[in-house]
Amino acid sequence: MPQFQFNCQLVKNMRNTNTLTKEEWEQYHDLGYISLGVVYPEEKIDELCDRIDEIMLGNISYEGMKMQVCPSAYGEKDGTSFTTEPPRGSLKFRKIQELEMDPLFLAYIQHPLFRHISRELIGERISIFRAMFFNKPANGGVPLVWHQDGRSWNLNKYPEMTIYTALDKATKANGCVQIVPNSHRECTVHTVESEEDIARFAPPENRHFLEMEKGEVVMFKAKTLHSSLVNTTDRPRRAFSIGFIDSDSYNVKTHQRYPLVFPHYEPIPANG
Ligand SMILES: O=C(O)CCC(=O)C(=O)O
Repeated sequence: MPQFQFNCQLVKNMRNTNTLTKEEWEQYHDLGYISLGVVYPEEKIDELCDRIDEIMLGNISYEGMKMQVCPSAYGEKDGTSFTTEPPRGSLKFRKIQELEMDPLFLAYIQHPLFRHISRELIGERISIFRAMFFNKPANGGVPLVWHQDGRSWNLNKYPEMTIYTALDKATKANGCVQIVPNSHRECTVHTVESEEDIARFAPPENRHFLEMEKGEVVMFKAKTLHSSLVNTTDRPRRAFSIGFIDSDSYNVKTHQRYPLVFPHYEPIPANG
């Protein structure tokens, strides 16, 4: 496991412990989310930003990595198809999956704080069903509807949580995530789209904008409803989202297992 020996004094708002306090666990279980502060030095977050830009530009590539071009690049308002042959020279991607294939992202996924959290919530042997870049390109992006995480992935066990990192400062103006505190208890619908469901589960007065500092991490329950709008600024809004699961988890349709990340990294087993 990588060791981080940075000088916390030098980094503003840097978290200085790799465990959660009793109060933090209580807030997470009560509200369905919690900010963990900045957990990685700014220069290392910058390295992740540079790396994801290189991946988008096609200067670094990994076989099988799924990349979804942002529909706003074509003037469209929605769309969800992935491509393994993205256009070259563009930063207008919406999502990139399987980032554990990249050593810089893998080192971040294996952060000791995430080891602690996943051990407490899940166990010793941990896989990830997704290590995903979420992007709202400058002056672009598409709205993401209110949803819970994990249901559409055909997992045999429902995932517990998402660990979400703002790679850029996230604000209302650039399309930060919105969340409905407490919705993990109340919401019975995975994707909340109808007017009736929105009024019931995500009414405007219950929504909270997750404005985040660059490098800040928020952990939320997979069942906590969240969504996001578009980026109205001239800078990108990049973020990285990790879904940790029990290593015994598998896809019920394909029987595919997932890459192990703790206690060590093992890519998806060849026999699934
Ligand atoms: O970054 C976004 O806009 C959405 C993130 C999200 O839905 C997730 O991490 O599950």
